[in-house]
Amino acid sequence: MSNRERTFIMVKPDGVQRGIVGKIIKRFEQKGFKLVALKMLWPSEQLLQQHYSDLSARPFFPGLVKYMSSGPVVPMVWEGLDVVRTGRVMLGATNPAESAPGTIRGDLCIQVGRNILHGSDAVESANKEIALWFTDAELVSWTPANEGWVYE
Ligand code: IDP
Ligand code: MG
Repeated sequence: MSNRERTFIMVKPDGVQRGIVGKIIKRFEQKGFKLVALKMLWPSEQLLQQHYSDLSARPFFPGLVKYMSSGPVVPMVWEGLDVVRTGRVMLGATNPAESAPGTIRGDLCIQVGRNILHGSDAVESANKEIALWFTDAELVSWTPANEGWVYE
């Protein structure tokens, strides 16, 4: 486990259109994780097919790609100790009907087909997703003044 672990978090089109990008960023900032990349783009179907390639055989795949390409998204990279696993805990279950209250999905959305954000499920997929959505130059290396407070 490393303080430099990174995860890929992305606000989906419904999260952007509902105006809750700031709320989602705030959850990760308040937790103490470090933002190292952030942008907004309207993703192509081709990029989304790559991003969700593991799910291509699932019946909901065409609808998923259509939903995800329906408007701009806000991909970001967050860094910190065990951030992949903790990030998934913060997101809550995939289906908001089962996401615990207090989690982002549990607090802010209702149905699985509009679950407002994505988070990597393993370090390996995080690294793949970061490389798919960001160039090396877009990943910013910096040290927050409070890093000593976050990690003793
Ligand atoms: P995750 O986003 O929690 O990692 P995955 O199983 O990787 O969940 O599924 C990716 C995305 O596909 C989900 O976040 C959700 O938007 C969508 N999805 C998953 N299962 C269903 C379903 O049964 N119906 C419609 N959409 C689904
Ligand atoms: Mg997933």
